Amino acid sequence: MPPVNVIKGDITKIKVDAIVNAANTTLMGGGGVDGAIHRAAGPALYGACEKFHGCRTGEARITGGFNLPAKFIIHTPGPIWHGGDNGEDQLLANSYHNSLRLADKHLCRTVAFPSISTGVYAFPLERAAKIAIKTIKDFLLTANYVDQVTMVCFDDKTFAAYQSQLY
Ligand code: AR6
Repeated sequence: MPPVNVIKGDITKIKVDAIVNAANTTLMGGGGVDGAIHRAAGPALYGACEKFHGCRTGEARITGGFNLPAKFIIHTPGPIWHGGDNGEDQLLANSYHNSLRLADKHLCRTVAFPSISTGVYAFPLERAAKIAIKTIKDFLLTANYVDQVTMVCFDDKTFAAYQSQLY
């Protein structure tokens, strides 16, 4: 498999070293992929997240995977889209970069991401896909352990947007 790949699926089912959660700044769960990850990981994940007392947009925190097949969950609040002139692009890149740094620090080889910020947070999909794939490819050039990153897309439109940024 190429070092960056794009698949359609449910990220809670993916067996990788770390999956990333599109969280909010409280890190205490929510809807969308965050809700799905919390449901699948089990209630002990709340206890682990509580200890962080939140997380700023674009930063990342790591917990165990609890009942998930993944060893770790990396939680990052992506930016809420406010029109694009409020640092959204850089904050989204930070979410990907800081998640990958944390994965690498924990000796993870394989990492899976959902499409951060393009659901409830309304970041334009094509623009987000471009930033995500570029940030991942740049990171892989300097990574020590991470050598395979998978974008796990929940629907056809998201899958097509990320797929088209690969080449
Ligand atoms: N696997 C992979 N992708 C998924 C899954 C899944 N199981 N479920 C949904 N998606 P969103 P955001 C996709 O709204 O925009 C939460 O309430 C979904 O189709 O989950 O970053 C948090 O607590 C979309 O393509 O995240 C925050 O408050 C993508 O995941 C807020 O939503 C992201 O959609 C974060 O908003």
